[in-house]
Amino acid sequence: MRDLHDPDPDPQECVGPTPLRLVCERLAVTGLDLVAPLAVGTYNRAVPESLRLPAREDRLALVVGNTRVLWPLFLKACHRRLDLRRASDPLDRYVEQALARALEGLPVLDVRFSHEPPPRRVAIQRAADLAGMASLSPAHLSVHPIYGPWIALRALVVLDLPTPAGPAWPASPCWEGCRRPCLEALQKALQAGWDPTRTWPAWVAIRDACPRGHRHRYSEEALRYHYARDRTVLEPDPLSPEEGRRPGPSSPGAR
Ligand code: B12
Repeated sequence: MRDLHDPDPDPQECVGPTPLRLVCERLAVTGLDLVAPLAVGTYNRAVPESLRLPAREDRLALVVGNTRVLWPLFLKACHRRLDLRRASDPLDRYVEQALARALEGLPVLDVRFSHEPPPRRVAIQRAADLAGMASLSPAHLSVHPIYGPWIALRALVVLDLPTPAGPAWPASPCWEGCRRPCLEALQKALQAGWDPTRTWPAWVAIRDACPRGHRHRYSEEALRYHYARDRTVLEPDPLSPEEGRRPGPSSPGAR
């Protein structure tokens, strides 16, 4: 797995196939800082037919995700761009645009966003597990060895390139040696039911219950956006000095 926060990355990963490195570098600046390769065949064999990718089994698939680093970059983009703030789903739009730019010039066969409904739905949590990025937890969350459940999975990209040789290692199961406090939290959340205005803290509590990744918890603002669907957090603060310096809507920098 390519972890862009790792100060001392495995040299094998750094000298990996150039297109993979290129995508990682281009995505990192947008906040999409988790990328893991797997073979299309590995994914296709693990999922029901309706979720399979129509590509040869030796082709390269990339699981793209993010940690909390995405939020400030996304927010900055929202402050600059009214079109993003007005999008039906600003974060999904941001991810789509970031990925389109990162993939320019590469032999793309398919890009399936995790937010796409059937028939283009992908089982991205399974893909992340098979790619060794994050284990599927008993509470249905994907748990990264470092960031814990404080990650999001955004897209599965299929490139017309061969998958790098070498064994594929699925993620090591997060529940091994864990007393699984997430299960009790999941039960409580299910009892509370899903109501973005009221019960969402019970759903955040499932993530908080995981012993991994506390240091990488999302900000309160990000949580309000994700769980309570509070879009006011995207509005620029007119009193912030940065806002005063921002170029006007007609200047090129504002687009
Ligand atoms: C549909 C969906 C839901 C449905 C699940 C219904 C269902 N029975 O599948 C609902 C609306 C309940 C839901 C809720 C949430 N989801 Co959701 N969801 C998805 C989505 C879009 C598709 C899941 C799917 O159909 N997979 C295909 C099937 C075949 O895969 P599967 O491995 O068999 O099933 C998985 C899921 O269906 C899920 N699941 C299955 N049954 C149930 C039952 C419950 C109660 C829950 C919560 C989940 C769940 O877990 C399975 C893996 O263990 C994925 C993105 C994606 N493309 O995968 C996000 C995704 C799984 N969700 C995500 C999140 C964050 C949430 C929420 C926290 C909502 C939020 N505000 O962001 C909540 C609570 C999750 C939790 N466990 O705490 C993240 C998970 C990130 C992570 N670190 O794990 C994903 C990956 C989206 C993303 N952008 O990152 N989700």
